Amino acid sequence: MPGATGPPVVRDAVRDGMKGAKGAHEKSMGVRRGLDRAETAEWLESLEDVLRRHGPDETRRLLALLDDRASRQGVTPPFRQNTPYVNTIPASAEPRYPGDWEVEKRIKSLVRWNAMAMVVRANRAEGGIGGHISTYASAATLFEVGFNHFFRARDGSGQGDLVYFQGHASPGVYARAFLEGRLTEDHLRHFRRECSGREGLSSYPHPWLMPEFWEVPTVSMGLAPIMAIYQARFNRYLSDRGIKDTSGCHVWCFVGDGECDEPESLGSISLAARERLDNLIFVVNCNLQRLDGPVRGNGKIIQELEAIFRGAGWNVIKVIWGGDWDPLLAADADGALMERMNETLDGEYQKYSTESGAYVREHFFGASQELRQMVEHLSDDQLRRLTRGGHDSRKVYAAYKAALDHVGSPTVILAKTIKGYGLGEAGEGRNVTHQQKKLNEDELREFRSRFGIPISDEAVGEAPFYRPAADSPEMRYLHERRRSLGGFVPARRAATASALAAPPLEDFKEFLEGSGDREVATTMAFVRMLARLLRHKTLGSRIVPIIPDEARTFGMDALFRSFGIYSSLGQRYEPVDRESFLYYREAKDGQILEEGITEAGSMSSFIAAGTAYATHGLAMVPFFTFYSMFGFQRIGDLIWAAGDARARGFLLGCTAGRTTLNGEGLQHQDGHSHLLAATVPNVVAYDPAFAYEVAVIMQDGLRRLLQEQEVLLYYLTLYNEVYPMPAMPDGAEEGIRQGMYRLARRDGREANGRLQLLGSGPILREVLRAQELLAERFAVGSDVWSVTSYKELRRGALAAERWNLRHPEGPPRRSYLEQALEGVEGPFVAASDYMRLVADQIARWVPDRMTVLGTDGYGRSDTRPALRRHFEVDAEHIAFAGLHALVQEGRLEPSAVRRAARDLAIDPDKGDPLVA
Ligand SMILES: Cc1ncc(C[n+]2csc(CCOP(=O)(O)OP(=O)(O)O)c2C)c(N)n1
Ligand SMILES: [Mg+2]
Repeated sequence: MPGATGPPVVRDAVRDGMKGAKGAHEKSMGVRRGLDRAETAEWLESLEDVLRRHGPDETRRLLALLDDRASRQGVTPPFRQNTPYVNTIPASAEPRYPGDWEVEKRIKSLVRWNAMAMVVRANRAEGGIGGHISTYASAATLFEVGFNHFFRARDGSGQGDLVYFQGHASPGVYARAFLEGRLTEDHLRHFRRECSGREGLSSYPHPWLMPEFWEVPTVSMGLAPIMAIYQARFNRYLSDRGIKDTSGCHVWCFVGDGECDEPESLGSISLAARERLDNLIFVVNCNLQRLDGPVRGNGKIIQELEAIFRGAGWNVIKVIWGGDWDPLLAADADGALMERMNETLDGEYQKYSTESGAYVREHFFGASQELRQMVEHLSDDQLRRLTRGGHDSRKVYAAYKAALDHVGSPTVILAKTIKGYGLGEAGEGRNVTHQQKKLNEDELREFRSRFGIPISDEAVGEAPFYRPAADSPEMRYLHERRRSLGGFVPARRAATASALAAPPLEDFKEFLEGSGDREVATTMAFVRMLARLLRHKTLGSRIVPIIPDEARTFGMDALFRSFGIYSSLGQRYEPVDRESFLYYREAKDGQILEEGITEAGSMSSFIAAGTAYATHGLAMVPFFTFYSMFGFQRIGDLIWAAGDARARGFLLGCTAGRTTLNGEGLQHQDGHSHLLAATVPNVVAYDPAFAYEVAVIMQDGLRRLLQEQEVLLYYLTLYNEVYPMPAMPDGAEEGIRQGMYRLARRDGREANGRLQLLGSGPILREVLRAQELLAERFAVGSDVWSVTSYKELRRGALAAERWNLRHPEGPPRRSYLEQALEGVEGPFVAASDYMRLVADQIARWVPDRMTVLGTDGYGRSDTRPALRRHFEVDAEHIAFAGLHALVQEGRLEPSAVRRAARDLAIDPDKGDPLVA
């Protein structure tokens, strides 16, 4: 934001934002610079007359006309990013509240109590187990109005809402499910106790851990907002492509105000506006605090967010003041109260929430005589209790309804609340409130009394859970409300998606037969396979290609014309390359999600598509192709969230390899994504070298995801080095799937011993060349193995090892790796275009010495041969390492290695690439 040095108009606007609309507005109207009072009054009267007779829409039109006219005469219209610090919906425009407000309040109090009791009890039983009270305490009304009136469960027709709950408010969601009878006391007693033999409740929303309850993971700050945006867009995509009518599906996303500082939170809001996602509602819980302290002590988070969202084209609804402020605002004829509201800082508002009524009278209303008089009729207690809008069901209802009714853009509701609301001395509005998990007996009693929970003085110290009788008005009301909204929320229903048959391997025959002399890259082979899948009779429409502006890099532009790039607007211009065969074709029913330069957005689309089997009862298969460097490294947390969300699909790390992507240098060359992939439990990662390997892996992946309905993320690294693709050797299939198979034996001249050479990706070809070098120049025989997945090999080995550990008397299990290497002799040398740790994953189970070569160290630009020499993964270095291993085995003299170094042009004193 420009500071006080910006141009005058902007400067005014900044001050306007800080101090309030009125002063700056009057100034720009010129009141203080000449236009006399009477004349000004006439203008204002005319305006009010138009408003009275023609309503707000016509008034807005007139103002726009005036604005235009002034602009044309050279008058810069006043730029205002903010509206005054009051509710967007005036009291006069509020709808009637349709519910039984009193009963709802009692239900809300019970949820509050049980949520608090759950955390307090968990921490009494197990110090340090954690949990949060204060986030839900601030969000209770925001959630309850949704539960009672808005959140539609997904019914048989597939319509219904998806709600992203603020992760730290999970105790409130559990407590409500307890009242609803979906969770038992035993569940609540096992909050954050998931390993104690009983069904525990996960700390936060984790579909991985509670697959029938939580639908979306939200607790890593910032991911829920971006996921929600792309989810809402994906719902539109399904409708526009004619796959499913999602017109009755709304996406609600509850976000913390502190959370908005995460770049992912606000980074994609312009997409939501551009796509006119009026099926999306953000509710920002503006309790003015984050973990350590105020979000914007010296400013106003609500005004800041309003400006940002308005600027991005969202419908912004501010819910700042509760109903008890309405009479005061109505009496505020000359705007003194509004001015005071505008100028007060968040740090001061936070302080007021912790202080007495007398303090508020003195410091807030004490700013002027006029304001003091305004609240003379209110007691200190009444002043203290003046509510924030986010705690007033009627204000929240009005905002939600307006959001649902709004057409043409997404809505954000900025609701002002108090963190730790109701905790009193124990933490209401305090900087320490986020961490508060323990209440003493007095604090429990006070909480109980404040919210009228029918628990006796004797019992209150134990913080017992409380659920009224099934026939109580509260329970009857609660169930009736949920029934009318279609059932319970959240509830994850994955069983509805029926299995789809995967195409048989014969469908990929073209790739199994090899390319002859034609040189192709694995990326090109993959793109052809994808094109085939897209044309598949039953599966084709379920495939969702996702690309962050790299289609041309990966040779995927060929898909544009045939399958179209999804655009909700179709194509309203003639593309510059319309005459060419592969023109940039956008279409409303386009299948490709060309996301632009956002790996985070693309991954969010991947999650939406990959979880559609649960959210929409539709198995969709996302294929997200990206620069492998900008996958796990850049958006690893979203991939983690995809795993948690139980998403299914294919991640394709293209332009892979630290030496294979050669010219792009340090920040592009990926030599570690396989290491990162190893950290995500349900990722199955492959590093194939040949087209037939890619084909076998893809087919198997489709089978496991669609037919077997396993919950997995497939990760394949694909390369851009072209070479002739060989035909698949007989019997290789199983090994490709399991992680390794013997590709080439070189017997005969092996006077100096035998080696086992392991290779992956394009470096497998260096390994094959090394095999030749060893045989021809050094009389060393070898077997070459293609290792397609170190991760899978390790997974199998660990599983067998674990079983054997626990069953010492049974016949031991042997993993695929151990079976494959049974009786295999000779030292091993493994090489890949990835860091050495990738191959090191299996060292423990390899029956002989294993030397690992890899691309540790920062990348740089050069030719492939130069880079492979630099990282010491070329055929010469592989052969050299093999000879050295034979020396260690006593098969060769050290002098042979010295001679070999000369022969292979290896400089023993070359710098170490790890630190270069
Ligand atoms: C990516 C990430 N960073 C840090 C945290 C730790 N953390 C949990 S809650 C929290 C403060 C949240 O503040 P806010 O978003 O304002 O939510 P509130 O609890 O105030 O409603 C922080 C920093 C996290 N969960 N995720
Ligand atoms: Mg907050």
